[in-house]
Amino acid sequence: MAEGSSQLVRDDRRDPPATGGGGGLTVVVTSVASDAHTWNLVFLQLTLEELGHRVRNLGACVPDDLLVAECLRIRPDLVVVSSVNGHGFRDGTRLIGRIRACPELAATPVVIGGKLGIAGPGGDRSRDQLLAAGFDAVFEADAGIDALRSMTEQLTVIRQSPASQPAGLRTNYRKVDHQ
Ligand code: B12
Repeated sequence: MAEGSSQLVRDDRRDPPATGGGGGLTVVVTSVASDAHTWNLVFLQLTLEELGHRVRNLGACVPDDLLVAECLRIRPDLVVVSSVNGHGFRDGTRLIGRIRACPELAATPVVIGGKLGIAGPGGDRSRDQLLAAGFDAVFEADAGIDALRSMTEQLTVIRQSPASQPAGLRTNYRKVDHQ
C-alpha cells in the first residue's frame, strides 16, 4: 500500500474473529461506555464458550455507537452487556434505547448484568425499569449465571427450529419464563 494511503485494513490483533464452536449461538459480550473493568467480560466469554457458543468480546469502555455498529455487522443471536462500576443502570438505559432505535436490532435478545448500581442489587424496581427500557433480562451480581445459561439453552432451541418460531427470537423468548 502506498505511503499515506487511507485504505482500511482489518487488523486481527484489534479485531479478532468470534471464538467458540459451530453449533451454538453467536453472542456479543460487551461492557458499557464508562466501564473499564475487564475480568467480568473474560468470565462471561469463557462461560459462554464452555456452553458451546461463539463469542465476540468487544471489551471495556465500548461507545454506544461502536456496539450498535458491531451488532448491525454481526447480527448476533444474543447481546450480553456487563457492567460492575456502578453506572450500569444509567449507561444501560441509554444503551438499550440506542439499540432498540435500530429496526434491525429491535428483536435481538439483549441482556444486562453485573453490579449495576452503587447501592448493591437494585431490586425489582431497577430491574423492571431496565426491562421496560428494552432489555430482555436483567441479572444482578453473581446470581445470574445459571439464569443466563438457561436463557442460552432456550434461545438455542428456538434458533434450531425457526419454522416453528417465525416471529423472531426476542418475541419468542419473551414467551418463556427465564427468571
Ligand atoms: C479489579 C477492580 C478494578 C480494576 C479493574 C481492572 C480490570 N482490568 O478489570 C480498576 C482498578 C481499573 C478498577 C477501577 C474502578 N473501580 Co473497580 N473493582 C475491581 C474489583 C476489585 C474486582 C473486579 C473483578 O475483576 N472481579 C472479578 C470478576 C470475574 O467478577 P465481577 O466483576 O464481580 O463479575 C461477576 C458478577 O458480577 C457477574 N456478572 C458481571 N457481569 C455480568 C453480566 C451478566 C449478564 C451476568 C449473568 C453476570 C454478570 O459475573 C461475574 C462472575 O461472577 C472490584 C471489587 C470486587 N471484589 O468485585 C471493584 C469494583 C467493581 N470497582 C468499583 C469501583 C467503584 C471502581 C471505580 C469507580 C473506582 C474509582 N473511584 O476510580 C473505578 C471505575 C473505573 C471505570 N471507568 O469503570 C466498585 C463498584 C461499586 C458498585 N458497583 O457498586 C467495586 C465493586 C469495588 C467496591 N466494592 O466498591 N476496579
